[in-house]
Amino acid sequence: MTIKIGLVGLPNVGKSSLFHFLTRKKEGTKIANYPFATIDPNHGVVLIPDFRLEKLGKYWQSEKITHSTVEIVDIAGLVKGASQGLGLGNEFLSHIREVDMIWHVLRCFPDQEIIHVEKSVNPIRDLEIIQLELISADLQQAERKLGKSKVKNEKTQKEKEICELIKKNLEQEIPVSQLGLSEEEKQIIKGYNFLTNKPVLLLANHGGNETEIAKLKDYAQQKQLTLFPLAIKLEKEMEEEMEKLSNEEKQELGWQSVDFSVLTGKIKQLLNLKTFFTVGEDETKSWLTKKAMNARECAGLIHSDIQKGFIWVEVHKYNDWLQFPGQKNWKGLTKKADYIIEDGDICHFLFRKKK
Ligand SMILES: Nc1nc2c(ncn2[C@@H]2O[C@H](COP(=O)(O)OP(=O)(O)O)[C@@H](O)[C@H]2O)c(=O)[nH]1
Ligand SMILES: [Mg+2]
Repeated sequence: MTIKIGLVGLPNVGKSSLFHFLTRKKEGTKIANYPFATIDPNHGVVLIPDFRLEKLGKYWQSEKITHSTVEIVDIAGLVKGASQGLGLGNEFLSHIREVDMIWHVLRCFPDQEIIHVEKSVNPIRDLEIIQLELISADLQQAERKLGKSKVKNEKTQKEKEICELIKKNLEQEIPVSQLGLSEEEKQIIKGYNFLTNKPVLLLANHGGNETEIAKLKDYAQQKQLTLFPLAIKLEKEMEEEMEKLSNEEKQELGWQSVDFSVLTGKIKQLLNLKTFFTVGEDETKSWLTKKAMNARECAGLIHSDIQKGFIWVEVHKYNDWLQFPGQKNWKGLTKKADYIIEDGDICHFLFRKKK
């Protein structure tokens, strides 16, 4: 299971600059406090660090401590009319459909040299353009589903009713995420992958432009959206300058690189991710679950053999373990395949090798 974040925005807002800035380290290099790395030109990884993992790894004297990751994808720019096929319209929209979370990259920097497709700097307008495209694409999706739907039983009746509700709201420009759908309703429409149902983070590329940031902050607060301001170009240039200095010189200047822990924390929170752990002398590792996943499904994240041959899982709760850390052989709780794994579970899977 790969969890994906998509960088979305108009052309020339700084998506690729952000992608390169974040993923400037190659995968496999030792990532100390830096949670990003590249996989290929458009795909990178973001580490979701967990302080509990370090503690567990130390206790088990693990050779390797592996933090869980999510993927970040640089999606090429959307333009007005994309939902009608303009630009590379539908192709881009289909890339967005595949991601679990959208980062709207918003241009707040002026710079006359860099063409703005909408001719002026106005990040709120830009965001609304993109959101309107996503709403239009979802509206088409809802209409398609309704066109095809045949009511055969209670389930298909319910499906039709939800689609009608979604369509009515999208027509009023209300995104699916704001409809307060029940868990059951969310399950029914899960396969439709509505674009406006995905968690959103606003990433303001501000280049030092405080006025736009202040306006965006108000807007984000009003709409209950999460905002992360970052002066991508300035930070990159600063970092390049700082690389020329010694540690003492850096300290003297009081320079600090961007603290990304807030951002990785937001990813976990907005995606409602849970973490479970596997421990051992070879490797101690954290794993992310996207939804309520049972023990058998979680075993499958590790290896399909463990899922297929699943017998049971022995679980230690991290908070309980903290109180008894000296007892390596301390017996945990034995849980069956349908047990829903909780955040902080330390899992030891027992399985039978199948031929
Ligand atoms: N002046 C200025 N230029 C920027 C900033 N961020 C990005 N750019 C420039 O804007 C242009 C477009 O950036 P890019 O990341 O390719 O945008 P994308 O189309 O959204 O991927 C490039 O020439 C960047 O160097 C910034 O904060 N200030
Ligand atoms: Mg780009």
